[in-house]
Amino acid sequence: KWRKFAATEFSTKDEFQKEVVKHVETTLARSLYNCDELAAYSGVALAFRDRLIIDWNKTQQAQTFVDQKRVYYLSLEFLMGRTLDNAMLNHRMKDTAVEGVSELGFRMEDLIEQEHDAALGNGGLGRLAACFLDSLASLNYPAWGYGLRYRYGIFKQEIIDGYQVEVPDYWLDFNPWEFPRHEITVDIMFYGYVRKSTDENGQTSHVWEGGEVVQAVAYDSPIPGFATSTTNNLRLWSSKPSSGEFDFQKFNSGDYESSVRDQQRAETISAVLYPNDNIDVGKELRLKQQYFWVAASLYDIVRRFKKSGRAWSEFSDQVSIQLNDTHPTLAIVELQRILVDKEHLEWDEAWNIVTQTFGYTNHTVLPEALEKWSVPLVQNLLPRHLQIIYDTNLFFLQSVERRFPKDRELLSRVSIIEESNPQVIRMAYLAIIGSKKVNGVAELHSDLIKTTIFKDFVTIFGPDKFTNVTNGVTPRRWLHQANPELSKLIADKLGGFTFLKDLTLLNGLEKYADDKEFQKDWMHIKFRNKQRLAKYIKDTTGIVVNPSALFDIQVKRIHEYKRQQMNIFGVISRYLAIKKMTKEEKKKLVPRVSIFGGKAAPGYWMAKTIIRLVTAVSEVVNNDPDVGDLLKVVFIEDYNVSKAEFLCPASDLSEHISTAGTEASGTSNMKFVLNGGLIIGTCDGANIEITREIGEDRIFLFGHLAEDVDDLRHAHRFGKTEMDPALRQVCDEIEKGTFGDPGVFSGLIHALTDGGDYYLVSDDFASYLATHKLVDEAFKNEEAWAHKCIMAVSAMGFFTSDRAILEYAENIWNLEPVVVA
Ligand code: 26Q
Repeated sequence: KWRKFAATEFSTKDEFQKEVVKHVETTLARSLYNCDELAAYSGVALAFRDRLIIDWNKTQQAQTFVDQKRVYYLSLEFLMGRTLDNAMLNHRMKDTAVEGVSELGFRMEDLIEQEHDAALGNGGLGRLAACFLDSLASLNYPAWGYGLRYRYGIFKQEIIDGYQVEVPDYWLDFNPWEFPRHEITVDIMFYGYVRKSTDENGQTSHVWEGGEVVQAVAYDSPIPGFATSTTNNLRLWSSKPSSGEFDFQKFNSGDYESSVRDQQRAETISAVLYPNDNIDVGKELRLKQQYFWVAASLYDIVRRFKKSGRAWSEFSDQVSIQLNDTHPTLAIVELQRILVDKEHLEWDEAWNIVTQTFGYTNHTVLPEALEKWSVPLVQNLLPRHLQIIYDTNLFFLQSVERRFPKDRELLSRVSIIEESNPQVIRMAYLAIIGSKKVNGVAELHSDLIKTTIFKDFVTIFGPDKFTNVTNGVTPRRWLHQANPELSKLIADKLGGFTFLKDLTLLNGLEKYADDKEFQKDWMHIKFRNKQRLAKYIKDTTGIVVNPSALFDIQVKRIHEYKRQQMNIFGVISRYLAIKKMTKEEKKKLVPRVSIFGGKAAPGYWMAKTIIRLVTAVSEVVNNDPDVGDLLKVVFIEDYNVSKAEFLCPASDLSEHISTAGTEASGTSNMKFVLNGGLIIGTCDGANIEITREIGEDRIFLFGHLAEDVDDLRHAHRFGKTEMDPALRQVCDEIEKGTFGDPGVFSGLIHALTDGGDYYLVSDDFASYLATHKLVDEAFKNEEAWAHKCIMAVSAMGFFTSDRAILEYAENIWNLEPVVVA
């Protein structure tokens, strides 16, 4: 069915083997006799890399030749995970390769495990960027990603004595997937001052004379599409001292230390990813990262545009730039600066170009996550940019004033500058004002931003500027790669793997939902995936879990709004119930394995306390002879993309239980359902649309609605509520010391009581427990359960990231595909 693409295929297994061996012997200079798994992985990776490069070159040439619009996806995070397996599958060469390495004496699974995750992201936002790159290439869109090449990605999490410990993630030791482009460099300026200069025609312009200069070096990675030759580019910038900056004079004259200090100062910019998810940290180094990456990327984009020789008025016909959250908002200011200060366009002409070029995606309504930068900080680091921001604000407020005269309140509400002490720049407002379109990431979320945080801007710009693009996930990685057996079972029924490129075809499964044979095969695959996870749990933690038990999984960043605390309180409640049960009652109970995983930001004390409670409860419950197999609690260390790939296929139930209105979308909810698991969740983010697609009978919804949240919080603040009795019992048990020193957990209890229970755990607790009872009942009927799962998967077509990218391309970017011959 798939077009053969001659240049990139190994025609035979023998040819593949020959190339692997050649790379091991020559590129790696190893003999086949001491070829370990790492060397074998490297050889296989290099053999595939050769294929990728050929398609990559072809693609870049074709895209340059047709001279159409390109989209540039600016993201400080790209959570790519591993590359080899994905590359083999996208090229549809995995079977050949598996056979080839097996004859060389290796198992492909072991080789794949040698690869280090590229973990240049925190969570959902970074993984979304990675799924989007996969879809852009698979749909033949001309697109580049731009990001930072962090030396250290998200930290590795170790659990020591039940506590999270952070260990640096040095991932660049051997990375065959990146190509340094030492010839592609940009000098980036910081600090200094602005001088006004007047030319011979009496025109004044602004000249920014910098203090520090740092060099950006490009590193490129190929992004192969699925079953197409299109291979796009991900360009990550690395920082080093600019040639002028590293002082050889100092170095040679013996002032070695200070010259090394200069070098380190420059390299610090791209040294480490900030490990915060959904929380703003106003650190200068973070702002330096943002400007460094944005300025290098824009220089690159503008340089490419200028080569085409077109007029500036055509810029936005050739270039769309998507801002992944407010992190790259300085790009708006930087493009205005380039056009006005360097290219000498009039302000208004330049601003028109800018506002036709950018799109801004919002990923959060949490107030603590909305970026704000202090004016004195920006004044010092980027003096010319601050002037441009002030001018932008002035012209914007003047236009608002003209349309809404005398509404001074409105002016202060929408001002880019917040009049606090010190003044701060509201980056989201700047992003809205500088963009053509603003989108949220799920329907509820897009509605919420229009009616709450950005309400005034809807009044000012009209509703059409604001739109929704519901997130999606790539079915290549999250079904075909993560769950090959299920993918194959589906393909057998649907007559091939075409559904991986048109996921709505999954609806063809509907007619097999009642088929007993199919249900059996389906549940068998689920069982084997659970066995594989059970083995992993045994090997890594020593905990023995029964693969027939109901596997209940919550894996995501640890955050109070995601309410892992509610989950573990629920587990404690179940434990207390089991302790009181008779033998007969126990016989009727569905055995459970409660699995947690996720990282806490290193400075987020409450999140760390939640992890500590999970590990403390697991210690007690797993060793209680009264409980036996009926309940096990597991914390999976160092949750990352690769671990998600084997956890998603192994869940019966996954938890997406954020306080309504707080989780913008969520994307793991989509991954779990796509792998034949059911969801327990709140009416939040994409859960709502998932329910609409798959049907209310195939999801376990509970809890209050987003519209109730304000009133409930108000009631707590004025002490008008009593704690839910079941939750009260749980708290009492913790305070009695059942799970160790209660002082350790007092913060968690306090948040529910004096803290005003901001995340409404108590309000939702009864409904949460009741819904878990329904889950238990439903799980007892295996056929009905299988039916639900199959029906759910058949209706998941909407949640492919291909659909999301098509919507961006048509409604926001106006982008056409380019087919590579
Ligand atoms: C901001 C300032 C300073 C340092 C760090 C940050 C920062 C970093 C990461 C702020 C936010 C993030 C990440 C946010 C994120 O992952 N949001 C998630 O995005 C997903 C994709 O749209 C959604 O599905 C999730 O609901 C949303 O939480």
